[in-house]
Amino acid sequence: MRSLLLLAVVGALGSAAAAQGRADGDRAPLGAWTPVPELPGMGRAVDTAAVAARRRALLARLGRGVVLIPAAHERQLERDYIQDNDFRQHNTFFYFTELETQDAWLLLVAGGETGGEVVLFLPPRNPSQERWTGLRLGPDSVAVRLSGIPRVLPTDSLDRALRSALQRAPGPVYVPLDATTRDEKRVADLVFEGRDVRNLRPLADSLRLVKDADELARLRTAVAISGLGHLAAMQAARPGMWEYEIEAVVEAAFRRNGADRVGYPSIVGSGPNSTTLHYDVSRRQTKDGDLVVLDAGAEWGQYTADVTRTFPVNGRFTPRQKAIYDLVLATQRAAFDSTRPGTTIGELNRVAREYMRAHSGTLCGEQTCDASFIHGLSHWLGMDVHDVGDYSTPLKPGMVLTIEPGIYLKQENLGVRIEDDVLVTATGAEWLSGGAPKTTDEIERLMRARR
Ligand SMILES: [Mn+2]
Repeated sequence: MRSLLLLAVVGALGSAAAAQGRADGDRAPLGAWTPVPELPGMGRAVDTAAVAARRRALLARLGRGVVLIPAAHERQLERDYIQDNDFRQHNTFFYFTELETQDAWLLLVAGGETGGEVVLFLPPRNPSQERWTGLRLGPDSVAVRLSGIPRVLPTDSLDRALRSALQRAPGPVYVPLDATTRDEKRVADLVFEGRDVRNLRPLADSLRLVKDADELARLRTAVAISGLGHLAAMQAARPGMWEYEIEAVVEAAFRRNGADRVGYPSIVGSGPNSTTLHYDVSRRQTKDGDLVVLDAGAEWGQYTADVTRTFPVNGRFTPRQKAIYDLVLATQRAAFDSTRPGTTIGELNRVAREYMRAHSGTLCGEQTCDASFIHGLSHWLGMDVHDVGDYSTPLKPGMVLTIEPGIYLKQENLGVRIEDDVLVTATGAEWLSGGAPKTTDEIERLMRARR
């Protein structure tokens, strides 16, 4: 009865809302997938055609040279403080392989008649070690089949293969030079040998700007799961709840719906904390009359959502809160309406600020409200929550960005941020995270129906 009522109430709020009703029921969670038993980690299948196309695009852009990309390493409980998080693959390695396997390397050789060589190196399997770590992918025909890479060799042959590649294709060696390779002895050795080692990241990152169909499918799943988390938080919220309780509700809904982890530390800022942009300790008890800024996104299949909703903990906006909220919402709409191929994030930022300034009236006192919009409007979204890529790049279909205006009035303990994830299409843009209630009416209606 209760869940029927809930379904009836949220049914109008879109498919994500409808899915919430079945999260507790007998159907599969939104993030369900069919595991590949032979794959370590998540056991999620590789889109072999997609990753092959990404590797071809990289080799074509390089023309000539050798590329060497390490996977993330196996982690140790004692050394790595892994209570922070579970194993997560390096994004560059994942982008070109979609493999969640540890201690692997990818070697690419650009040029030549074939257009390029691709070799995957995997550590040999160790049955006694696998009693501790679980199954690992080894250098054998299973890895060839699952990765779609025809040449898979044991990692102890990497140095020989690398030398040979450098002889056949003299020229630069491209390696992702970032925190993930800082401690890689193999990379340091190349530098000390006097090789022409260059950073692969700017090129690899530029490829990541336009998402392919597989990436978009992953992002859509992450975003839909995130919408369910926000919905659950609004349904559970009531004055007197601690911020960490709201955080627990959001993150439980993420996990229950198949999320792998959070895409970033959840922000649950109530009352005064609603005006602190990246408040993430969640230790305050909410009070009647507070607004709650909830900025939380689920990660699924290595891709993350980034969604913010602001709601009154008691379920009713005051006229003052509603006025500020509606200005933020209208500003977001203005920026969305200007989102289309050819424009830039800088231009959207200008549109949003001008809209907010023009419609402030006396709402924010002496200054116009854009003076209290103290962060950027948008960032790229993908495997990183603030995804890689040049921010001056004109928008193209397939790019994904956030649109997140906010107004933060510290003296009133009143912060509002509304953040959605947006896909650039051929003619404009599409809201990806439209599932979570957003107008004050929708939010109040949903919260009135709380159990
Ligand atoms: Mn964001």
